[in-house]
Amino acid sequence: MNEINTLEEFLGSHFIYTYANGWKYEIYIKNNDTIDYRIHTGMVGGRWVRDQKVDLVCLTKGVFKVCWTEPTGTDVSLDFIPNENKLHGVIFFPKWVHEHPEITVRYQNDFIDLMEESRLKYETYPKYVVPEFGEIFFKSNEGLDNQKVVSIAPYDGMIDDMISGKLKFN
Ligand code: FER
Repeated sequence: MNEINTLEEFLGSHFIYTYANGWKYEIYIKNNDTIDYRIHTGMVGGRWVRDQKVDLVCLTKGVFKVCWTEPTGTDVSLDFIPNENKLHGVIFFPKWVHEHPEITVRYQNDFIDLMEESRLKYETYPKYVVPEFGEIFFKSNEGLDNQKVVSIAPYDGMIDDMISGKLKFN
């Protein structure tokens, strides 16, 4: 795959990666302020989200920061170095997500009210902070505003189906 050096080249990126703690995540950089994602394994494995607004910048050639705050109150900051198949992520979970992860494991877009009710109902502090390096093991570019990349829930074997090309996005 071609090098990704500029913001323009980063947009449309579709990455699947494994954090050092074993958690597997998938992100699609939909446009310059929007991502879609699926969480395949880990504390909130099964959770998936479309059209999350983010702040996205190129820090220097080939290095990209993506950060945002979720309706759950979880904050996320990711630094991608795609040419080295590497990232570093920090996830700041409110206490309640750590204690009741199952509430967030769903297609969040259909449950925004539940997320907002839960973040008021349960405790926020102390936060559970997860800083981890990760390794990107799948990279493609699916263009801008592609609605097909993240359009179904994660399932067992889905990553293999994406890598083999059995699951296609156009
Ligand atoms: C990631 C780490 C965390 C990521 C998303 C999250 C798409 C979201 C976490 C949450 O809201 O529970 O690398 O990539």
